[in-house]
Amino acid sequence: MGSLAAASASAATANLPSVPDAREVARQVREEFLHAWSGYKRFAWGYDEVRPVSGTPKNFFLPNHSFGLSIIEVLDTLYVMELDEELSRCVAWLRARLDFDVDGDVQMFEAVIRMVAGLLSGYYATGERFLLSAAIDLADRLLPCFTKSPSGAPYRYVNLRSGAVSKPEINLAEIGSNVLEFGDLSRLTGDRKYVTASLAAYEAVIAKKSTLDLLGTTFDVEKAAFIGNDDVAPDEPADSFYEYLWGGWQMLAIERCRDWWTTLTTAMLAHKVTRVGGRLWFKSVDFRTGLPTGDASITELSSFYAELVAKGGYRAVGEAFYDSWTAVLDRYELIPEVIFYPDLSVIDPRYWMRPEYPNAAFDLWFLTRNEKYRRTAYRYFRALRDRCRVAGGYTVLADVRTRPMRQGDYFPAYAFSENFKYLYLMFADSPRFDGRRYYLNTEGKVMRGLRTA
Ligand code: DMJ
Repeated sequence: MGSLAAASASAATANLPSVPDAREVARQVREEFLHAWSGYKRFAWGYDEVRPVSGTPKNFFLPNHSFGLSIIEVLDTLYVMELDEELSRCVAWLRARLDFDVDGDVQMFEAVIRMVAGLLSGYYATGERFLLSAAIDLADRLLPCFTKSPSGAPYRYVNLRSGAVSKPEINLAEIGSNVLEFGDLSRLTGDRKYVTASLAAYEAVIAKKSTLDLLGTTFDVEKAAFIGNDDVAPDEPADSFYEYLWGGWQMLAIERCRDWWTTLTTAMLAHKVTRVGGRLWFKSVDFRTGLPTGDASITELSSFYAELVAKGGYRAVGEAFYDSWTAVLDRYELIPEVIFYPDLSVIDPRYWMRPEYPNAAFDLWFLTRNEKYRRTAYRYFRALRDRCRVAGGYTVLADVRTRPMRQGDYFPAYAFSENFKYLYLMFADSPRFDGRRYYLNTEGKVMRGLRTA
């Protein structure tokens, strides 16, 4: 793998523009973040999300109820950018309005990675105890997904008021993306019920791994069995299952997470890596036989894996995978949702303000300090500013192939937590962030590494 990775890396670094002074880039990123944030405040304050072109609000979890999701998602971004007045305004809204006693069915995975984690990182940033109490309250309302499951793998949905669970068919990412949040809650409360639930969920699915040490993608929590044989990892919807195994070891020192990570990653690299035209990709396979399945498509969401596999000890693989995605950026300026990796043609042309490529750049920068990652991240930032900026903030794109690129009318709340934060921290040398000992959850929440007074 070494020589392939080296050749691919040199191709990807050719002809990259140099980057202005790092502090100037950080200033520009902060300014653009504030532009996006001003659109939310103007058109959707107190709602979950904004549609910045029509100037209308949108809810995320429940059609007729808002949790102020963008306000929760933005807390630690405001903190690291030293936007303290904005942060105080958000904290005041949450103190007055946040309430999880709602008669509605909520998707457990999204509630954990966005809201439990957002409240925890907000608590770390501000020291406001009510944010911790709210995270505990929400986690307690989500726990029936785990405790009512016969297998230990969670149901997808729960009614926050009644605790009634539903939807027993669930994917790997939704099963296994909670040990960081629940592990932290067990540490903070002294109650092991949270981390115990996470580990039981892992155990339930990993017990069903194939003789090749591969996993399927969708699991029936009542039958304790995979549905179908497709293993799409590291693509969605398996992606952050693996991210959290590594995190469980790195952030929480859970040895079982390290052992599971090692076993599953060794198998993934043995059976799933494929090279096409000098680029490294991951193919879908039948988890029982290792034989290829699917249509050689891959989504932008998988690009995060470049940083994960590099952090996990396979740096050449991670760097080569990053270079593969940089080739897609070269061609389209922003990365479309789904491509056909043999020739990089577009399958789904939308750019949904996805953060995974800058996420990979961010972690690879702090891991390697190779300027290549700042140069490619800066190029991504310029494309974002050129193509997604509108008068009312920033918006997703309907088609990256058209000129001008056809815009949509939506700003996903995750972009308040992810894209701008990754870009800012790569350039800012923020006094509020420790680039040597940080850990972020899959939604970009700083779970470790905030510096406070
Ligand atoms: C985010 O909500 C998280 O990064 C999650 O892990 C998957 N993808 C979205 C953004 O693409």
